[in-house]
Amino acid sequence: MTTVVVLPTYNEIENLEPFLREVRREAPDVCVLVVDDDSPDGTGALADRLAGELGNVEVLHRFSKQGLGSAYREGFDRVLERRGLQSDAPRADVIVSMDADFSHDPAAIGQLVAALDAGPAPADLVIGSRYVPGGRVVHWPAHRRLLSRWGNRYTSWALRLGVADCTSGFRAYRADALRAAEPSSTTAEGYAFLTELVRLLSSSGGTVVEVPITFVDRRHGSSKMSWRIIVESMVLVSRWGFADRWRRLSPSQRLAR
Ligand SMILES: Nc1nc2c(ncn2[C@@H]2O[C@H](COP(=O)(O)OP(=O)(O)OP(=O)(O)O)[C@@H](O)[C@H]2O)c(=O)[nH]1
Ligand SMILES: [Mg+2]
Repeated sequence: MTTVVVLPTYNEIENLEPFLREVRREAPDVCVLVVDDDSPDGTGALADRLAGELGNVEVLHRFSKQGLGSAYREGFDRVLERRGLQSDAPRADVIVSMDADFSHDPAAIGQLVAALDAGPAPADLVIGSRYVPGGRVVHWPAHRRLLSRWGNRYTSWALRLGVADCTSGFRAYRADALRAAEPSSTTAEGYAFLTELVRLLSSSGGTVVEVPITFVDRRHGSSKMSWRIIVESMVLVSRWGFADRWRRLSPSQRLAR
């Protein structure tokens, strides 16, 4: 089974080299696609050098910072449709997404991938979750914990997806299920993309399971979190929640409104 890790990077110069080396150590057989948005700190050039040295690493260079959602859309499209990859790049059976800042532990990649086939029925998406029993968040300041915890509680109430951590970016997707969910049809710019994709995957019949992870705050570099993408997430989740409720109403209930 071939696993490709899609790794968006923006200004991760201090993290990228130790991160890729640890991925090699912990999961020697995975391929990696770095999606860099012309990081001003030179992360893209470093990725090229490491790709040459480590092998099985490709780099997608984009022209400007276009957001996490856009980076995943383009990265997934490349891997699923084998667009713009080296002609000998293997076909992916599983696609893993994760952050390059060590918040997601490379040693847990194998566990996430194995969980696709570990349950009574095969899963299409495994989410490394902070909010199921055994999941933890380490070194995050109180305001980030509150935002993430309550944001996910609101999402869970609004969308009823049965998922405790919709905004975790540490995931393993079965490639066929990801293709069926049509990630290129998503619109979110920031981390709301992650919720949008869970919603699409569930509505296209995909099954989602969560396994506990320990999320650790970054030690190097700075956060890309902004008010703009926080507000985007709240607005989109509310809009999707209304749309889903409206769809669930019977035609007569709709007429009565
Ligand atoms: N290519 C690309 N990568 C991005 C962009 N924004 C964030 N990233 C990367 O995506 C991963 C997750 O980013 P976020 O969780 O949104 O931001 P973060 O900087 O990790 O913020 P914290 O949650 O505070 O750690 C990291 O590897 C970032 O370098 C972007 O616009 N383009
Ligand atoms: Mg991060």
